[in-house]
Amino acid sequence: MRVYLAALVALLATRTTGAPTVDESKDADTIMGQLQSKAMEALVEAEKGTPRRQASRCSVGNAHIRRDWEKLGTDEKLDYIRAVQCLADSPPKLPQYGWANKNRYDDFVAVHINKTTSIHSTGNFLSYHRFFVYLWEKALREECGYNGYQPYWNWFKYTDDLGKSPVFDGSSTSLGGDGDYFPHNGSMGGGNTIYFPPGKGGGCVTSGPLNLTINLGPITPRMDGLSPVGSLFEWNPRCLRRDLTMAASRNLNAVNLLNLTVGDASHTIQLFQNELQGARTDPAFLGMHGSGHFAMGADGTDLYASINDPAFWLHHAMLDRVYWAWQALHPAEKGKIAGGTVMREPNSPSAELNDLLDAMGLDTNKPIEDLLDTLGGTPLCYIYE
Ligand SMILES: *[C@@H]1O[C@H](CO)[C@@H](O)[C@H](O)[C@H]1NC(C)=O
Ligand SMILES: *[C@@H]1O[C@H](CO)[C@@H](O)[C@H](O)[C@H]1NC(C)=O
Ligand SMILES: *[C@@H]1O[C@H](CO)[C@@H](O)[C@H](O)[C@H]1NC(C)=O
Ligand SMILES: *[C@@H]1O[C@H](CO)[C@@H](O)[C@H](O)[C@H]1NC(C)=O
Ligand SMILES: [Cu+2]
Repeated sequence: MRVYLAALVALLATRTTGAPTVDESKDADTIMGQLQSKAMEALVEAEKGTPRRQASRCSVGNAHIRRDWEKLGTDEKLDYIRAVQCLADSPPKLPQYGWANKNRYDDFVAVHINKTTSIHSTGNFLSYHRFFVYLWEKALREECGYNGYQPYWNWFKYTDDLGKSPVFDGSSTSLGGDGDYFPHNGSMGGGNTIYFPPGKGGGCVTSGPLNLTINLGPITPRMDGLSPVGSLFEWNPRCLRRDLTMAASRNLNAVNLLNLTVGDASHTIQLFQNELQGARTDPAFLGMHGSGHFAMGADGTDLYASINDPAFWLHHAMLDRVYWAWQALHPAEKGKIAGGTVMREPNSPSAELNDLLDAMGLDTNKPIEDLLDTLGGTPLCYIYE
């Protein structure tokens, strides 16, 4: 820990006027806040005298701002919740899945299921999910009149009691609470190498303002008592289930954050993305990506269809925030990608910057390189706060 903190101090000292201080007693949330500030300073600095930026209409000054769910006002939370329900209540638009995707939210689920083996543990994992969250945000705004931007689930708070998180507290301004109690024997992650004991839920989410019927999946659920359907696009209408799992949320900690952003795992895009995704050679490590999914539990543990849980979008926005901050702080690496094109097949053809990210009809496809700069204006123009 001390080694990382020394590295953090050194990193934070670059490009700054006053010497920034880091309190070693601070937690992951505070460290993330410091990284966030340094990322913003680096972006402002990079913008000065950059012709490309001046030509683009997007700048730090006019970029959209994605915020912590907890920091949204009540009206802003309710507006987001209303727009999510609106997508779930709107007719689907993608005809190719017409037998199972019953609403507009399902269109996103179906696309994620279709693309699963080419967007996870691949060189486009970060860019594809960034694209996907952007398309979701765009649909909320353009199709359901949402006025804000995609909020994120700040993992580093409430890790010891997710039920108190404003995302999961079951109140009228949450995305629903824990699932109802469902007796089961826990969940297995990391290719059956990590055991998570059962939490207090596992059943249907019955609290909170959303009333969702989910239609696709589960395909690869990792919770005991949750059975997969027989085929990828089977119609399986049911409730959304959760099992808030603190044994997973506690992995979202300062040691891992420091490793990712200033430690050994921060030096190259390959190390960073593998550490973030839990794609080390040792399967018994979930990374922040997998840990967030197992923290939601139940439907959230399903690699293919976890997107059914509306917390998926806030989880992936937070992942994108860590990626965004890392990019700003590692300018030599921020435009690079690394990895293959087929899930868990590192010897598959390498991902290339001009590979198209396939929106499958949700929008026009975009090359990976267009998604690497959140201020590039092609199409992205946002920062995190
Ligand atoms: C994804 O959709 C395409 C086009 O509809 C289809 O050809 C392909 O088989 C689907 N992939 C999977 C894994 O279902
Ligand atoms: C949980 O484990 C116990 C003991 O191994 C077993 O008796 C029980 O059937 C299991 N329950 C489920 C739902 O698998
Ligand atoms: C929830 O949705 C179902 C199916 O769409 C509907 O029948 C039910 O009335 C809704 N419940 C509430 C409380 O809105
Ligand atoms: C930091 O990341 C590297 C690269 O993935 C890994 O080998 C190492 O075990 C990590 N260190 C800690 C303390 O997690
Ligand atoms: Cu995914």
